[in-house]
Amino acid sequence: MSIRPILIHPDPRLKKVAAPVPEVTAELRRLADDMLQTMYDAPGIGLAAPQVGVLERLIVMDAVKEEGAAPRPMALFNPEVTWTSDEMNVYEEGCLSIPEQYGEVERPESVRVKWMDVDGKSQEEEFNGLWATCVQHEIDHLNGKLFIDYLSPMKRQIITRRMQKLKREKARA
Ligand code: K1U
Ligand code: ZN
Repeated sequence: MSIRPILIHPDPRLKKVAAPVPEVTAELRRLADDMLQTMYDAPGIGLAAPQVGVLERLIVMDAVKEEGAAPRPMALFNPEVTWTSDEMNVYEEGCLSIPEQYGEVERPESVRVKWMDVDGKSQEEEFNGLWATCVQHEIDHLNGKLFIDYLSPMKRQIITRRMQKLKREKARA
């Protein structure tokens, strides 16, 4: 397993629609393991393959937040939302591709998601609360959408300029 570099916004690869995974190969299982290690190292609660420069439909997440609770690392290939609740929830989201910037995003409180697991088996589950927010944020990444796309054009521009500055500074260091 290895930690992969995370792309920082703005990057054209973060705006592309990722391709469906026809089958789970050994290479994709290794990518899922690397993404989980990268996510825990960051630290974060989710990560999508485009964030490590791979334009395929794979997300990982672990949104267990109770102190001392067992971790629940998940890898979801071709995740699809099959149902959304009418109740909405506002959460102040962050993104590992937009470090140290946060914004309130409103999304359905609960969602059902269908996906293919690492063994190629079809799975479906309802996610609530932080898990629901996280899985929707990650699926957005597969469709080239970032949480800042839900913010006002003014806030989006301010955050994008901060990230351009951060990237210039990193390139100089
Ligand atoms: O996709 C990503 O960029 C990961 C992102 C996921 C996410 C966060 C908040 C709401 C929705 C989705 C992160 O994990 S940002 C870091 C973060 O939220 C966190 C970090 C340490 C502990 C707890 C949370
Ligand atoms: Zn993100």
